Amino acid sequence: TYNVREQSYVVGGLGITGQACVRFLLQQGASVKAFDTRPTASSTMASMPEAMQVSMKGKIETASLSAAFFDNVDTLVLSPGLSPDIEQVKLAKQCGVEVIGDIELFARLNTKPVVGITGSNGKTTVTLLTTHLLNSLGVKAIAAGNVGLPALDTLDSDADVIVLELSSFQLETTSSLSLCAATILNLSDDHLDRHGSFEHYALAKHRIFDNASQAIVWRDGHHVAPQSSSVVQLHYGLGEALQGFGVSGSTDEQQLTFNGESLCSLSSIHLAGTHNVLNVMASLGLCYALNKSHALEISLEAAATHIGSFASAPHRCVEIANNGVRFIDDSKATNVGATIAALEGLAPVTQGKLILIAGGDAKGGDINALSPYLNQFVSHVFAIGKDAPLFTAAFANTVISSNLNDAVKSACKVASNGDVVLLSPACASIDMFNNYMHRGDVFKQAVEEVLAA
Ligand code: UMA
Ligand code: ADP
Repeated sequence: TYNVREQSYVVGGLGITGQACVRFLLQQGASVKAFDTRPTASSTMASMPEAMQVSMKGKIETASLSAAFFDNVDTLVLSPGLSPDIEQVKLAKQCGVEVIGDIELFARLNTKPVVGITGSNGKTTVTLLTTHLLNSLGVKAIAAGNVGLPALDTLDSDADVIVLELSSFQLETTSSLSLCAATILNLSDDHLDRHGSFEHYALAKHRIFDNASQAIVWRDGHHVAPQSSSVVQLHYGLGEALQGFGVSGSTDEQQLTFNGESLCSLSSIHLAGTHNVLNVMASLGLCYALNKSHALEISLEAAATHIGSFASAPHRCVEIANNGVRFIDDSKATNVGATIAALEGLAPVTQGKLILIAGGDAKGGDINALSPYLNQFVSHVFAIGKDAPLFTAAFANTVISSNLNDAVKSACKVASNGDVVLLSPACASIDMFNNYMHRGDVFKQAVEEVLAA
């Protein structure tokens, strides 16, 4: 067994993950040092709990590292926001130090059943929905990983099951995770600035199936099925299907089916857009797989009755105001795939014009891929941020706004009753905001100001 106490660690990065690692390793009595490369490292450290600041005094490096820093160190636990290609990691490897992430550390110590969720879009929705379904059925589940709660913080919880959201960054540094069920929801361009190419990004995502027992696979998805035949596959999709999950029935009375039998009516799913029907199927699939491998008494019929009580997480296609014009906050759409899902989901339920506010840091993604959807569904684009010019190239009726407040004002000038003003940026927020939540909050405030004026 892996004995943490006997090891000496360096924690790379002191964000949410890094601080959770330091806390855990100190608790276990391991030797711990840390570094953080942020220009704002000192304010990051000031945000650490006082006890941690005391224990780590003199053990945190914020300048460049020397080889001596890694003397007698066994393991570098790298935060997901840091690329394994940075100088500090190269140096660690040269010094014979093993490089892992927090998920790998979790995997070496965890004894509970875990289901894992990755993909370009829908991870958080499926993670929270799966957790909601399990808890509603009396199976104590806890959502962790990229969704926000560091995985290490679940090790001493009393949960029966861990539902783990995994980013490509987390999977990149993980090798021993053994999932009872795993899914790659979908794969489209994201984080290409970090992974270099779609192939490398997809390879990182596929690590989720290493050692997995079962895979929940979108029948019509690209690159989402495991390569290895040792992983049992359960399929889902929007078409009719005699095996796995499917949809059948007439347009106004469609049913979600399992092995050809009706489970529930699609109208009982209160989440907007067909992409959310897929998310529901993936969540049901994970519950089903868990049941099969751990006999947790989860019935799909019972699980289906709890779908309607799931409330969508904030900033994901949520209506934030309606004065005849509907204002929709989809700030979490940080890549092209998510914005396409929002446009396809909203267009059929929009009576008037669909006005889009988008832009930010495209992270190397192909904004031109939005072009056909913008031309089909959207009347105006108000573009903001670093990569605003990419929208001008993708769509003729694009106006560049100097900031989000201006974009909201301009959008309101062209909007009338029945229209939708949608913030779905297709880009990351870091060039203008602290994070996507901050961007969504600024949007809401700007809308409230315009409506009050
Ligand atoms: N950073 C530095 N130097 C450092 C450490 C970090 O510059 O020494 C920068 C990173 O490049 C990054 C930021 O600081 O821009 C945060 O990095 P981090 O690794 O410290 O992040 P955490 O605060 O630990 O949060 C991470 C996830 N963030 C990232 O992977 C960037 C959170 O997902 C996750 O909720 C949290 O761990 C708990 O598991 C957020 C995210 O944006 C929501 N994830 C990306 C996504 O979903 O697309 C992958
Ligand atoms: P993630 O955690 O992968 O970023 P979220 O559930 O937070 O996923 O949703 C992120 C964005 O992607 C939101 O804009 C949401 O509307 C959109 N989205 C959710 N599920 C899907 C899906 N299955 N396919 C495409 N887009 C989706």
